[in-house]
Amino acid sequence: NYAPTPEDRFSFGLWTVGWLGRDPFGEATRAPLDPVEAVHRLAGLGAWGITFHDDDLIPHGSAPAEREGHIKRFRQALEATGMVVPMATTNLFSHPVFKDGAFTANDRDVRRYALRKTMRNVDLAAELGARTYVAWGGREGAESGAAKDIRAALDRMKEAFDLLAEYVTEQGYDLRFAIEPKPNEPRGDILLPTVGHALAFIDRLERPELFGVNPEVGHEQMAGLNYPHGIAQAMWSGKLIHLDLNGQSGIKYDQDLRFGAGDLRAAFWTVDLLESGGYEGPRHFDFKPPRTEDYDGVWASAAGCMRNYLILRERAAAFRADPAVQEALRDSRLDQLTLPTLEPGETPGRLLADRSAFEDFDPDAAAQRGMAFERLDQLAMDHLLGA
Ligand code: GLT
Ligand code: MN
Ligand code: MN
Ligand code: MN
Repeated sequence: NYAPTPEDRFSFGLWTVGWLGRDPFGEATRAPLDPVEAVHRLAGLGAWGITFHDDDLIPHGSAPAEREGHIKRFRQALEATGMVVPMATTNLFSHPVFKDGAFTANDRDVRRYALRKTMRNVDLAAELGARTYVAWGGREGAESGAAKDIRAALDRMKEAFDLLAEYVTEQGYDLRFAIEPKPNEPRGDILLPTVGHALAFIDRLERPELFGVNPEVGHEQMAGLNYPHGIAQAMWSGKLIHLDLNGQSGIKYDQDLRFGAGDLRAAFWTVDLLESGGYEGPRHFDFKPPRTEDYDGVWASAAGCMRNYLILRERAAAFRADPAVQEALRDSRLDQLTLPTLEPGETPGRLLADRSAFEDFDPDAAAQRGMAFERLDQLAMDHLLGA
C-alpha cells in the first residue's frame, strides 16, 4: 500500500500540474487549470502542500481587487482541504521585460522592478505561512561573452539577496531563501549553475544564515553531476532547506519527468539519503506532466511521483535493514570512513613521528585489498528491483 498521506509532506508546484504543455516547438495541449481545482485534486491524491509563483496564482497585471479575489479563493481552497503553502517563489522569467535577467539585468530599472515584484510576493508568502522562498534565476545569464560582466552581475545578485534578507528581517518574517541552481535553459549559460556554485555564493552574503539551496534532480543531471552527492554536500553545509524532485535521462534539455522516471538509481540513492540523513523539509515535486497527456494523465503523473517516492522509501529502508547489506558495508569499510584520520589532538609533528603511518606502512600490501563495492552495489540493485 503506497498511499500518500499528509505526514509524508509531499508538495507540488502549481505550475507543475498546471503546465499547459507549451514548448519551444508547439502550442499548449491542455486547457488552463484553476488553482482551486489543483488544490482540491492534489489534496485528494494525498499531497500535503502546494507552492506557487506570484503569476501562477495571480495573473500578471491583475488589478488590486482582482488580486485580492484570487488570493481569497485560493485561501478558501486551502482551508477546505487542509493543504498548506510551505514555499512560494517569484516569476522573474516569463515576461519579456526579464529577457536579459531580473536581479542581474543590465538595465537598472528592470532590476529595481524585479526586487519590488519579489518583495510583494514575499509578503504574500509570509501571510500564507510559507517558511521557504525559492529563487530560481533562469534568466540570469548570457548567450555571448561580452553581453554580461559576470563579476558585476554577481555584485548585483548579492545586492538583491542582501536587500531581500534585510527586508524579511525587518518585517520579522520566519522565511529563508532557497537558491535553485540550473546550468542552462532558458539562458545559454545561467549564473549559479550548480549546487556548488550556489553554496559558495551564499557564503559571500551579509546574512548567509537566511539562505540555503533548492537543488533540482534534473538540473544537476543536465550538468552530468551526481544529484545525491550534490544534496549530500548541501546537507553537510546545513543548507538543504528545500528540494525539487523530478526525473531526467542524462545530459539533455530539462525534462522535468515525474519523480522516479529517468535515472532510477539516482532516485533510489536520493530517497535513501533523504530518509536516512535526517532531511526534514518538504518532499517537493517540480515536474511537467508530458504534453501528450490530458488531465487524467496529469493526475496519474502527479500520483506517480508520490507513489515512486514511497516505493523507493520502502526499498531503501529494506536495504539498510538487511543484515547482508550491513555485513557488506563493513566489508567495504564504511565504518572506517567515519573514524577521524587523526588521533584526538594529533598534531602534524605527532603524525610525522608515527612510523606506522609511513615508514612501516606497506602501500603495496594495502593496494591488494579489494573494496567489495560490486557486491554491495548488487545488493542495492536487488533491493531496488525487488529481487
Ligand atoms: C521553472 C523552473 C523550475 C523552478 C521553478 C521556480 S519555475 O519551472 O524550471 O525549475 O523550480 O521558479
Ligand atoms: Mn525547479
Ligand atoms: Mn527542471
Ligand atoms: Mn523547470
